[in-house]
Amino acid sequence: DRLPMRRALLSVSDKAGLIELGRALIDKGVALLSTGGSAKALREAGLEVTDVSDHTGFPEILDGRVKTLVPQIHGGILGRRDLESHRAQMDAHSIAPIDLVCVNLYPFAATVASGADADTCIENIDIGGPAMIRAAAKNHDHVVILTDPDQYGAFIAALDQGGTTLAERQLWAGQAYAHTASYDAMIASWFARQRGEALPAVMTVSGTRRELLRYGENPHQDAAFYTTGENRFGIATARQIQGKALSYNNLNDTDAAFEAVAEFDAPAIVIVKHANPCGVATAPTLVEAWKAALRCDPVSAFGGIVALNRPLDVETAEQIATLFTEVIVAPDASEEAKAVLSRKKNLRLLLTGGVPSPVSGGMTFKSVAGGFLAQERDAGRVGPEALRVVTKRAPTGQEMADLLFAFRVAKHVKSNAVIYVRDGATVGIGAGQMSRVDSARIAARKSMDAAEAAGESVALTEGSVAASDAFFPFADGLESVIAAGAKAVIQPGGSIRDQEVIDAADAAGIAMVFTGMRHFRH
Ligand code: 93A
Repeated sequence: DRLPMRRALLSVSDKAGLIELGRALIDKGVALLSTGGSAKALREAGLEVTDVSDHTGFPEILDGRVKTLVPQIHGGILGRRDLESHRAQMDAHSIAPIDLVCVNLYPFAATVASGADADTCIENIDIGGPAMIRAAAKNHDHVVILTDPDQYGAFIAALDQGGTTLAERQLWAGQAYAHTASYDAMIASWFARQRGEALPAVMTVSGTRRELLRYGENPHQDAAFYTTGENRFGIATARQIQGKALSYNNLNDTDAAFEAVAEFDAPAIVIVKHANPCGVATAPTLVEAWKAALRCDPVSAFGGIVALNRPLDVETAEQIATLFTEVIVAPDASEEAKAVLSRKKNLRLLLTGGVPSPVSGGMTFKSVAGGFLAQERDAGRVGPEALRVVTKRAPTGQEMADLLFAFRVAKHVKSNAVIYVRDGATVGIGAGQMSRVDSARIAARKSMDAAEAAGESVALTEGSVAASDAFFPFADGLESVIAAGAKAVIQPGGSIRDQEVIDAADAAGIAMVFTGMRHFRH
């Protein structure tokens, strides 16, 4: 079923690989048709090519808006070679069959990204290209469609074997429709943005499969990683320097860890297990931050994901390497640090090239039966100016710094979240409980365990500050926090029982501040 080739139409904005493809076709005796810029590039390489306008007898008009939108081209692509009636009509209208269409589209996304004005963006909406792509893909029984320079090598190899197979043409046809679909999705979201709509009436989310994963959350679930092309430092654009392939859960946890560590300006470490931080610290140096983060919950940190907001240095690498760690993610790493980690063959090292802005916009999605929920990324953060002291006692300077740190951590812990902090490091994290009281107690108990393991007699929560991701609906949650030894508390406030909670704080002589902002994370 290998397909014979007589005539090919090449019309590409991205000229990568064009000359090699053209030469391979000419070597096999295939005639080339091409549009303005593509024809020029082929000719300059010494290849013989016919302009589409000469082939059709119709000039390119309207500043190139109409180049290939003519029956000679679309008839040549869409005519069925297996139907006598189609062949007769093509003959009657002097329409020559076109057996290969190689098209990639006007660079709409790059034009938008360059900051071009609206008219220029609109001029870069390709009409003729998608029409040819969709036509050739529809007629893939008889026509080859190529939309990506990455496909040229396989196509040339097939030519050498005597032609493409139906299976190859089906593969490229499917990829062609995915290509035009994602192109139109980009244009649709640009129009929505022009109208100031963050959430348009129809939302098309499009991603390119970066890799098939071994499995999903569990071994009986198939899974893949798709990237959207969003320009943000993170796992989608990170380089993996060493280690085994990342699993679905690794990717999810690594993302959580890196998004969390990006919150902090000072050198910071976040250790994540099951998408929740189990140790977060900032310190003058990374190695100090590592030690402080690890002290929070050394049991859970085993087999965790470690994220850094600074290039990994050799001293910190040596320390992390003493513990079994699944993934380290950092903006960069020194050569010495890489050398240290290279001894740990399975450890994955990911370098992102930078740290994402925690306050930049963007959308997040969650699937539900029959649909998905879309919302703006939680880019909220409270500074000192937003805090309202509600107790008789105001926090001290150190308490204030720790409160703000704790609330930033709370944003990245699954609700209900209660976090205890001392000197820029978490000393207890309670995550994902159905009751806030339980989160407060679990965090304190874990802190007690960590202290015992370290041979210390007092829980690290004694003299700490605490954060709650949402308000305390009753005084009992706050009372648990006070019982754990916290001396200052940060929480959104806004409960109808706020006064009860404030009275409990005053009775215990602790300081409490309200943020007015909640950080649920479900
Ligand atoms: O302006 S168009 O929408 N009208 C057309 O008829 C047409 N035909 C091809 N854009 C059209 N193209 C596009 O031109 C192709 O999709 C390709 O991206 C580009 C190639 O132009 P050139 O060969 O002049 O660089």
